[in-house]
Amino acid sequence: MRLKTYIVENVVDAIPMIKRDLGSDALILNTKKIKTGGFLGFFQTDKLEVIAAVESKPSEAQKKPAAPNKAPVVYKSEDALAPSVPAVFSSPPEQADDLISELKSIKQFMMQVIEEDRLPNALQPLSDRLTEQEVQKEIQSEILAKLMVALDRNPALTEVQVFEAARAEIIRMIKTHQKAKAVKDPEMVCFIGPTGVGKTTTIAKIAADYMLREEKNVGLITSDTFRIAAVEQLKTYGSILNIPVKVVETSAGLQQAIAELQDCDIILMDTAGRNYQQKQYIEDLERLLPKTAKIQIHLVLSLTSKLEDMKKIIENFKTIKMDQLVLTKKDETSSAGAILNLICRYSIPISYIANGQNVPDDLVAATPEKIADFVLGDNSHD
Ligand SMILES: Nc1nc2c(ncn2[C@@H]2O[C@H](COP(=O)(O)OP(=O)(O)O)[C@@H](O)[C@H]2O)c(=O)[nH]1
Ligand SMILES: [Mg+2]
Repeated sequence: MRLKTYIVENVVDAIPMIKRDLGSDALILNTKKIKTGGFLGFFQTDKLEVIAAVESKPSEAQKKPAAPNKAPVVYKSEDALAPSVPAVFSSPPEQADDLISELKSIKQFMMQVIEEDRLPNALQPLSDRLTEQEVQKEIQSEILAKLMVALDRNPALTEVQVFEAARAEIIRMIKTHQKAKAVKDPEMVCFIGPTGVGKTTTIAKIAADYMLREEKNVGLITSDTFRIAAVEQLKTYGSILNIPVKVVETSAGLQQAIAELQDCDIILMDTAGRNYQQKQYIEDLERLLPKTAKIQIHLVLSLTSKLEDMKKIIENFKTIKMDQLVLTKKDETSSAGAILNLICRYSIPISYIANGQNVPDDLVAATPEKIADFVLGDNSHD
């Protein structure tokens, strides 16, 4: 058994360190509040000492059968109800060998607490909201674990305060996952994605946004020549917004169109929606997309799709350097959890969220604050 001690703000912070040092089979054996730093007892800060362990591979000599009176794993359900996470695994580390439990981490522990309906009452409305929004259980448990710690510090937290703290936690989670890898001030943005998700409509909204808010000269290109109606749709938006639209079929045609639009500050490119569960279509698209340096590629997905299908498409697009996600049809679903689920799973930034058919109004820039509001309900922090 290898043991390691961590001094952290709260138990959730220790989990990545434990995983790094001891691997994902490590167990949290004990946690306790301690005071650190300070001078003559003043200015001390509250910290948490977390002891984790992993079973080292037993040597042949150690491989004897367990003693019959081996103490069972201590796991008191009332501990979970108490607002104190640190009390959960409360056996001294000397008994570590007897404490091989299936609970691999506090997250798993929280998942079990949620499943068994043993959350403190103060966290129940938050848990209900996250479930209703279809936030994945893993992510829920991460948020709720942090809230358990907050509740431990201040057991009198009101429901509004709990939601406020959850909002802050969701914002923090989004910020850590959203590594901005996209080119800044792109000269061209290409929108790719399955059929009917709202690519063309969203491009019109974004074009209007660039024109009105950033006073940029916008040009449009479409390579969606499979349907006459698709070309007409973009041309209609082009004439309403009074901006040029070029239709291209080949890479050479695309180069020419880009050259013709060289006076534009930004070019938005529409592409044909295809069944991107098929690799062939992705390869075709890869060949067509321009290789200019100042390009951003946004994958457009509809929030009405199943999370599993969205994941499959994102994974199929791995070969294309995808910068951001645009999520549409937020208005047609009552669950915003998929937004958070995708961010946490793929660490990919989300640029815009479309929430209706009206051009240009039904579009919001997807800030972490806005996403947290969607997940928790707009009024949760008023
Ligand atoms: N409810 C809703 N409908 C949308 C949204 N965005 C696009 N649509 C509609 O979805 C349909 C397909 O849009 P379109 O832009 O042609 O999709 P594309 O095939 O990906 O280019 C149209 O009827 C749009 O009005 C949205 O955010 N919410
Ligand atoms: Mg289209």
